[in-house]
Amino acid sequence: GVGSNLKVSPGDAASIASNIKYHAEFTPLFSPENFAPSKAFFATAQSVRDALIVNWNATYDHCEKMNVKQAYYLSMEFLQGRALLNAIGNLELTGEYAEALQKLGHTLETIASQEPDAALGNGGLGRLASCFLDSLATLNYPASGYGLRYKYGLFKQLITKDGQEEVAENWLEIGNPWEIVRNDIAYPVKFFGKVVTGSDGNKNWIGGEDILAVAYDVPIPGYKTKTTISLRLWSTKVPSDQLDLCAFNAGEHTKACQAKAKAEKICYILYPGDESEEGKILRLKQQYTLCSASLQDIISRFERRSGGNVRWEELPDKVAVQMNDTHPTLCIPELVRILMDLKGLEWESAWRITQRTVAYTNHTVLPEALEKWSYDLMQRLLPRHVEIIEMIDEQLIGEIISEYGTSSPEILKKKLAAMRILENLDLPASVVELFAKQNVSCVDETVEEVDSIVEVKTTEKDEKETPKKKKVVNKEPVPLPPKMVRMANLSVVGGHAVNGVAEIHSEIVKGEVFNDFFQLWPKKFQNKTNGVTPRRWIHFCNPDLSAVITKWIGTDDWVLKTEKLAELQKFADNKDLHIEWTAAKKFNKSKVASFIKQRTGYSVNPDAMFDIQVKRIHEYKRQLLNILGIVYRYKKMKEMTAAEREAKFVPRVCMFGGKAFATYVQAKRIVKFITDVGATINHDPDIGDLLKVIFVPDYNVSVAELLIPASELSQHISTAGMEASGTSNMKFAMNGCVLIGTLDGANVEIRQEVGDDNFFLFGAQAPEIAGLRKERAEGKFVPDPRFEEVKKFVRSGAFGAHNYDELLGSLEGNEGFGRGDYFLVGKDFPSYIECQERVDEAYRDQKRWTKMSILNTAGSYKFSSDRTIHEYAREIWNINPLQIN
Ligand code: DL6
Repeated sequence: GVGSNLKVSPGDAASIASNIKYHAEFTPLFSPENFAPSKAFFATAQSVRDALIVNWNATYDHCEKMNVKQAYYLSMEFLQGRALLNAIGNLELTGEYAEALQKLGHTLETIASQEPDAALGNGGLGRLASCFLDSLATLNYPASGYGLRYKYGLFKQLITKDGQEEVAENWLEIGNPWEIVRNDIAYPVKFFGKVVTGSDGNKNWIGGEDILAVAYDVPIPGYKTKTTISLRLWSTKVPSDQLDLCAFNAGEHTKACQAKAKAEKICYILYPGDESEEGKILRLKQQYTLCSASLQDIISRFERRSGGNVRWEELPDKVAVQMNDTHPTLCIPELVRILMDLKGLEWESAWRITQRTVAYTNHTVLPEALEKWSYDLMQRLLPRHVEIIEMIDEQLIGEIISEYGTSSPEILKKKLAAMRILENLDLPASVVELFAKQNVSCVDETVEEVDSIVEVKTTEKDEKETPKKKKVVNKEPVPLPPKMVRMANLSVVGGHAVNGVAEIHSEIVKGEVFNDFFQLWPKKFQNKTNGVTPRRWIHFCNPDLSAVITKWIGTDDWVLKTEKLAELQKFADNKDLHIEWTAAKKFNKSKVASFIKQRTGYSVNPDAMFDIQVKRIHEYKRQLLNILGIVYRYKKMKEMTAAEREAKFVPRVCMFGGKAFATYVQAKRIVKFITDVGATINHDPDIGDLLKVIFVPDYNVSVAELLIPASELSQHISTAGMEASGTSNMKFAMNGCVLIGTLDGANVEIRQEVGDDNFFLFGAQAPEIAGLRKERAEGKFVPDPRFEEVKKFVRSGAFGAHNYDELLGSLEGNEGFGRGDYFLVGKDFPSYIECQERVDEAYRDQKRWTKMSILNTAGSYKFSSDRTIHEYAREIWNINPLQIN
């Protein structure tokens, strides 16, 4: 019974049109005189929102009534992209909306393209969170997401003659029609202050700085279901009584607004630079805000639903909290704090309840990407949490001693050093005593004996310039190592489950990253191979191919039951299917060709092979290997006659897209190098349409939705063992794109599913990597002459006078230029270019290629996020679907 027919969008085009007109008339943001696309978008979105809100309220009411166990996905990132086409697609109203807009003089496509991307994330980790929300809603799971409402999205990337430039992305500028501000739902969050013990022995955290976290809800509709779940994003503000009115009236305006500005800036941007102390504090404030506000919300819901009869031991029967990587780790001490300090539970039960409630997903094996925070800084900002972390650490020490206390003291000492949450902090007196009895020193001598340290930084979120090789030849006393809090260890200890995101990654998690914990608690460790939503990533972004699939399978059920895609296998050689399949691809390629023309000015031939690498720019993802392969190809072309060139090479458009973290200098050099290579090759009259190199600026979800359906070859070429999973590899395979890649992340499983013949494999394998690096460091690596040739060609000035010393030097390990090809570009180069020759050969045989393309789509069914979510629900969260009628 919400609203009249006029307000809630009903099903047919005519009433949708009148509903849109109603919103256009009554939207105060725009002038009533015109009906320009931006206004039409807003009015259209509002009409959809009305429909979503009806379902969203029904879903909420039903969950409230049934009071079943619910999952909460906590993530610092959600990369939602645009919502309009997704929402009307899920509501099955796409045709009706298209017709309604037509009546009003617009096309759905133009109106949809008005929407700014909600880019509250960096890359794979954030997009995974968004795919999970779509699956949770579609599969009717009682669940919701919690994140932060950043005022500015991930920066807008401009490509200039100097490479990448970042500009703030003011995505909320025209207002956000999808969010519902909930002034009724706000929680206090405290920073700094001190802990006092009351006369009853209870701990009280007082003083300090107080802010308020206010909820903004984004309804997330499921596909072909009424279930519409919530993404609740927190925005920070100052509690209203804190505007310093006296100062304001005395003319001290800036001073009066200080507290307000300080509170609001917490939610300005994702991953603010954290080189400075201020930057570190801001990031930790963000993480704590997410954890504290979300848990207060979850707890208050639990209390409300318990009626007058709250039984805290039952919290884990009603609540599952999933921490998306370590950013929400503060959930653990925060839940303990709430239970002990605010609800009066004893430590033992608070700890037991917390462990049963929380679980942790790891998304990276790079050791330096595992978050650590300065103990001193955390103690200042969150004094009570540090006390709790100390208790957890002590409890852990007890468990380690009971497991290894009878082993050799050296083993015990090693275990403690590796597993403790608090790094470089004194051991409790009991352990010191134990060691004293056994004559073992408690000091970690290894620190003083070190005389050469090679520092390696490869982190995704902490992407800085490659540090130089540091040589410390020094027997002077070394300053005490900094005391740190290891968030990943805290997550493993505090959660009841730890999972990796692809089979190979989960094995590395167990065998290397958290091996000590795996030995202690083998049952805690699981694998949950990532997935992507087939709604956004094939059905909506590739309507032409979807129609072909539906026609051949005979139903559109595959959008929900992707295993049906396997039925395409039996038509893989069918001529008629081949014709329809290539026509869909060709249409998508033409759209991309116009987009490239408009964004970059370059004309590309839609008949050439579209070869794409789109992802964050990172050394381990090896965009450098790709571009050096292109340079090699170009050099060979230049050495041939026109006839030879055409006989040997198939025409290719090589596209790159992706953002480099603003302070990651080496990644920015890679961007600049790619654009320089493109500027030369694209203007070379000898080459023409045989080779084009395009850097697509400002890669984001919407650009991905355009590029992926058009691609024929896609590159997933990370150094083996370094990419946890990858998810774009899944999207490309679904859209009938053939992959070239290493045996890394989900590539391994994709290759298994689509078949070895339909995947171009090259490169060293994960178990070899450590040995290869060692060999290299010992000077035993003999580079392939083709690799030397290509570097020499770049240095000769073929791509302008720009100095590429740092870039090429990093591949050689010259003193001063980094890490001696840590990512093994030189090692894999020959096998990569040989593999690319096999790609050309396969593409020349279009029948063979189309069959490979069909078999990629057919074999991609495992990679639906529906499968992943069912696994989380069953094996970690213990929740069941709850259908609303
Ligand atoms: O699991 C989602 C995604 C994986 O597909 C990528 O392979 C992985 O690199 C990414 N990890 C991160 C790590 N960030 N942190 N912390 O973004 O996760």
